[in-house]
Amino acid sequence: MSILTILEFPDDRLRKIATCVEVIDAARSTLIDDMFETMYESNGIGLAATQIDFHEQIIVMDVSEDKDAPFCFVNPEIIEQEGVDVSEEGCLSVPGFFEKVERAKKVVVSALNRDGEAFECSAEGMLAICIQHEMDHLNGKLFVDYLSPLKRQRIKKKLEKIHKTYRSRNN
Ligand code: GNR
Ligand code: NI
Repeated sequence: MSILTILEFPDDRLRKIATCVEVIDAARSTLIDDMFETMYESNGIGLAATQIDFHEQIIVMDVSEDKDAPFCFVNPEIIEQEGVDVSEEGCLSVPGFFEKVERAKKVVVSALNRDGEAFECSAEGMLAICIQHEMDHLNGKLFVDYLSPLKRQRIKKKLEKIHKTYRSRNN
């Protein structure tokens, strides 16, 4: 298994639209394992393939306290949604920033699991927020897109500065 590099805002590759997975072959299965390892290592509750520069519809998630409830969603679709809720979100691709975002309160998602079997999942709370956040990634969208242009610009400048410093330290 290996830890994969997570792309960070404002990287253009985070804007790519993921395509449908046709078949979960050995390479994709390994990638799913690596995504779980990368997510757990980064202390994240979810990770979308887009974030590791693979542009197919794959999400891994574990919102449990004990980190013992891994879920993989392949080709996810929201088939029902209800209500609105605002909560503070963060993102492994926007490290260090947390802002309030509005999402549907409850969602029903249909997807394939990592064995290619179809399932439906009814979610609320953190699971519902995380699914919507991850599905946004697959569509090239980030939580900062819901903020005011001013806030988004501030976050962009701060991260660009950090990336620049980091690059020059490694030259
Ligand atoms: O680890 C994560 N925590 C989180 C907290 C609130 C709302 C969404 C998230 S998802 C994030 C991991 C991540 O960036 N997934 O794309
Ligand atoms: Ni994210």
